[in-house]
Amino acid sequence: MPAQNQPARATNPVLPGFHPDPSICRVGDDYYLACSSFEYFPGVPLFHSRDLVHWRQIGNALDRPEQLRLPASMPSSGGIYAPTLRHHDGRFWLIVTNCSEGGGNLIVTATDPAGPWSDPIPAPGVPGIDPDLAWDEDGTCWCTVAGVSQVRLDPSTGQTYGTPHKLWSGGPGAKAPEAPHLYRIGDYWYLLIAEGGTERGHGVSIARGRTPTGPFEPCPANPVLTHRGTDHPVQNTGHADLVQGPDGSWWMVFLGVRPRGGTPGWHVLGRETFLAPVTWEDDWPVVGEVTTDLATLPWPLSPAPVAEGRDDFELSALGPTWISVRDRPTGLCTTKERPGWLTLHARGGSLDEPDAVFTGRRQQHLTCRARTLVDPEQGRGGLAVRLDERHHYAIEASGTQVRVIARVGSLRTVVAEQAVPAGPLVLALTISDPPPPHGPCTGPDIVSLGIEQPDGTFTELAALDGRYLSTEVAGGFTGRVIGMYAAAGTVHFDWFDYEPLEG
Ligand code: 6LW
Repeated sequence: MPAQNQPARATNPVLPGFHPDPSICRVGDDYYLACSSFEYFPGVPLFHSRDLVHWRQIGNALDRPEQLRLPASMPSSGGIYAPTLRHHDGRFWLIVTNCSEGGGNLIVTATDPAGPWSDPIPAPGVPGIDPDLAWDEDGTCWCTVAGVSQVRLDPSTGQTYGTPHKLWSGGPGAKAPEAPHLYRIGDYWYLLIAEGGTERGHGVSIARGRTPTGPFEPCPANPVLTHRGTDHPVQNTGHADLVQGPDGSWWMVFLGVRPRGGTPGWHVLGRETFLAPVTWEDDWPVVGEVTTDLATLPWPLSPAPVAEGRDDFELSALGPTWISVRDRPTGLCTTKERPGWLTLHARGGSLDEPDAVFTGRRQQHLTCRARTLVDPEQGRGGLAVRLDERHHYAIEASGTQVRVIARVGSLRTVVAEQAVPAGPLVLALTISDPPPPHGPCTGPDIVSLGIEQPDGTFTELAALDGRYLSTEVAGGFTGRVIGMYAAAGTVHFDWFDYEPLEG
């Protein structure tokens, strides 16, 4: 798509929705970015951009069952944490931690970031989570992890050499030094870390040294990025990576959240990826203001084609934006059984199970609508907004009944029920701003669930407060995912439609 003369907007977050722990790398005019994926399969979404603000998902690094097997009992927010994506010696290298039982650190490599990626190379000697890869001038690879410590690594074998050594503990009094990235910039090696924990205290700090192994001197202005103690609309800013823009200027990608509603504010889309400008003073990075509008970017925009919001399930495989809880066995989730439909076969009895059969897409807009045409046959299933197995709202069809189910922590209740004619029907949900007055008791949004009549009108069965599907209530590291599920028997879906409602 041509870059110039396009009425495109550059806005933050550059990657909305549950896209945390961004790691970025530049190869010529192309940028690639990877994120964490936790309990979802495929794992580690990968994106491409030419302008740092318009990103198109090109694949997932762990998209074959042989590459990623998450245990059945693994609860949400386990699984795949915090990748680092780098390009070295003509190849892409990605190192990531599988935090589930039997997991550990692993490396995958590819010549094309859209895939295929290699089988995982285990790196059992890497001493922690959030691994980073950096190569020094003589080609030695250093792997730096949360803590912050470092070990020499051969990424082609996963073999580590020597004893890991501690590099830095971050700023005084700051908890959780993590998410390290190591770079050679000018005369220094820079060690960028996150600290303060990934909640409201999150921040980014930096140190520099003359060698990749230290010693490192902390920046006197640390933390170089934090919104702790502020009422900035973007909170929890941290877990960053540095990159140069097309014009050679410096930029930081990092995660942040957008809490809404009354005090303390609830964020529902998970941790999203933002972009901020970086300048240098005395060889230290200075991070500019985090703004919603990035209108003054000094290079032409390259809008990616708008992602299709509707999937008619006409293709033999699901596109890369679809994610399933834990795994996606072809026997349980397939477009081949009834051509032009997605067929799900239940495993377990409800969305409350950690291995429920659920396939969805990230909620990427604060307000949106999702619909699906479901044929429950003899089974039971429907449309859900899922934060985790203990926090979800669903509209479920079975035979001649539809019902709205709310699961919030240990409470599970059928909120509404209605008889419907047998056969396929359209289930719908709308996520909208709460009605005025906005006060301290206002939640972030309203989730309205119902059915669409044959004439296209929406019949609401229940309108639920969205705060209970927020990270402030549920905890964890993910964000909302909207999708289809089967709770009993076989359930077919003819199409799924997701439509942003905001601006
Ligand atoms: C990740 C850690 C963090 O490993 O959260 O935001 C953890 N930072 O660095 C999970 O995303």
